[in-house]
Amino acid sequence: MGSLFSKTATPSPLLEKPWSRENPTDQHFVKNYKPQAEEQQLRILLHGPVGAGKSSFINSVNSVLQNRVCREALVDNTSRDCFTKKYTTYRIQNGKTFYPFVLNDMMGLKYTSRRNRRIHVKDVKQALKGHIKDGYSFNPENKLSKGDRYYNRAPTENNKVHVLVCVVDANTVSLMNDATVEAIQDVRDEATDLEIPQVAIFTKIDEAFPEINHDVTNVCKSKSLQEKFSIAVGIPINCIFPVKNYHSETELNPDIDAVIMNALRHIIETGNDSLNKKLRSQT
Ligand SMILES: Nc1nc2c(ncn2[C@@H]2O[C@H](COP(=O)(O)OP(=O)(O)OP(=O)(O)O)[C@@H](O)[C@H]2O)c(=O)[nH]1
Ligand SMILES: [Mg+2]
Repeated sequence: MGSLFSKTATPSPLLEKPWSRENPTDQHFVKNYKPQAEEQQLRILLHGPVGAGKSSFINSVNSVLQNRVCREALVDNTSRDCFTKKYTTYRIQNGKTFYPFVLNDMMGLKYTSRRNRRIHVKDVKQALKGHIKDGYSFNPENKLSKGDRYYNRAPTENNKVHVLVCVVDANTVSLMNDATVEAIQDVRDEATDLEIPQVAIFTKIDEAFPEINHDVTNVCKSKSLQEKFSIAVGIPINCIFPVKNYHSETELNPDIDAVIMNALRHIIETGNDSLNKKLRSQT
């Protein structure tokens, strides 16, 4: 099957405008974010191809907010098979309590057949609606059934997903096959039906754009790459954020913190807008 993006379209080094070295308002926003309703939590679901950096993004967010490099979500350095198998909610400690947003990790997209793809999309739909309980192991051969012990029959607003984040490796975005692009579109269609907003993050910009020379704030977004992805899956270009995760570092780096917090701020703002809209429509 042909690739949707031209393989010769190498990522342009054009880094349009350098990011400000550090934007303390992003981190301030994230640390002080509070949903409008008491007890409400904002649920962020990460999905995307295998090995894109979903679990690493969760660790990166945790690291910035804990002020030390954290490795709670397990990451694999060798296998290219789906490493994360279980549906897991990550809460981030804030002193003696937790931040009012949670991140959900799930199995990555990897298809051997059209049937597997449909099963995966159905499982994501159940997750979006809050029907999947933590600990559920995704099975590419079977979707979650209503009789399963991990099926939540009566999800509360806190169990439902408020923003869907598509995580894509910036190195391989040009090489994504049609099946993967279609699966991302299918998941996106399900989220749109449920009025759940979507954003995307492009990970591994350190590898995709070596010219940034370890200064990830110098990044710059390869507009052409983002535009192609935006057109392919329909996520607006201003909802696509480049990121470099903590993946090999043992110490924090303010530049990496800055890109992680910038992406997270936009993710939270997007989810919060939809949460507020929902609450308004219920009153
Ligand atoms: N250079 C670089 N490597 C990264 C980055 N983010 C993740 N990685 C590496 O990419 C590999 C896959 O990362 P994971 O976080 O396990 O990816 P995943 O999407 O959770 O993968 P699955 O659970 O298999 O779907 C690991 O070797 C990470 O160390 C990044 O921003 N830059
Ligand atoms: Mg993972």
